[in-house]
Amino acid sequence: MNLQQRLRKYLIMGSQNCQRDPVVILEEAIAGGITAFQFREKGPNALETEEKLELGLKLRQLCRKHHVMFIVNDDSVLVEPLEADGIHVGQNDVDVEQLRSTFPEKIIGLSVSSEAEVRKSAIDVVDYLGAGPVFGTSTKIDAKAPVGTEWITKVRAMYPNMPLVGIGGITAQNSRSVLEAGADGVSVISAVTQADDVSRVVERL
Ligand code: 3NM
Repeated sequence: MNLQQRLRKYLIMGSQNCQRDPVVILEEAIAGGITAFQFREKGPNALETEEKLELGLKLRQLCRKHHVMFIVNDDSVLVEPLEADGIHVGQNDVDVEQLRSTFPEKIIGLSVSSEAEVRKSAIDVVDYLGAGPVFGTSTKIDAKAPVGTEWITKVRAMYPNMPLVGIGGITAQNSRSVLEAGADGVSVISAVTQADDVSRVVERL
């Protein structure tokens, strides 16, 4: 599988997004067919230090067993201990050029929400882009205003060959519009972590 294919169904999750055991939710999501996972322990009620590492190791192990790509969100310190395939950062996190020199071989993902953000970012050193929030989301407290599927189309036009995922408010009902706008995949938190039937929702994405 190339990176585009690996990004097709990309679950992002931390314990703060779960009302059940995150390990069980990840197992169900893997059974449903996710192709990538991002460990994002961030925001209110997120775990820290040893507890964060401990949960990360469990989730990492599951991903390894099932050949699901494992990315860590914005935590350079955890990349090596978790043997992550890569790291995803936002505009206010570590600079991607710095990350690239620290991790020459890792996959680096970057979030972009506007043309201004694209212009000020070293897009040439990243492996994939996350574009959003496509739709309204209440999962990320500091999320920007929704940019719509138009933003996906714009980023695709700017970077015809860049692996690209949409993020923010994506559900089984609207995921098709994100792919049709030009994304290689969809990244999803609440639609999966809050689902009554996790594997069914993943199948339908
Ligand atoms: N990043 P849900 S939106 C983590 O726009 C994150 O960069 C965003 O959660 C961005 O799938 C978002 O529940 C939250 O809407 C996505």
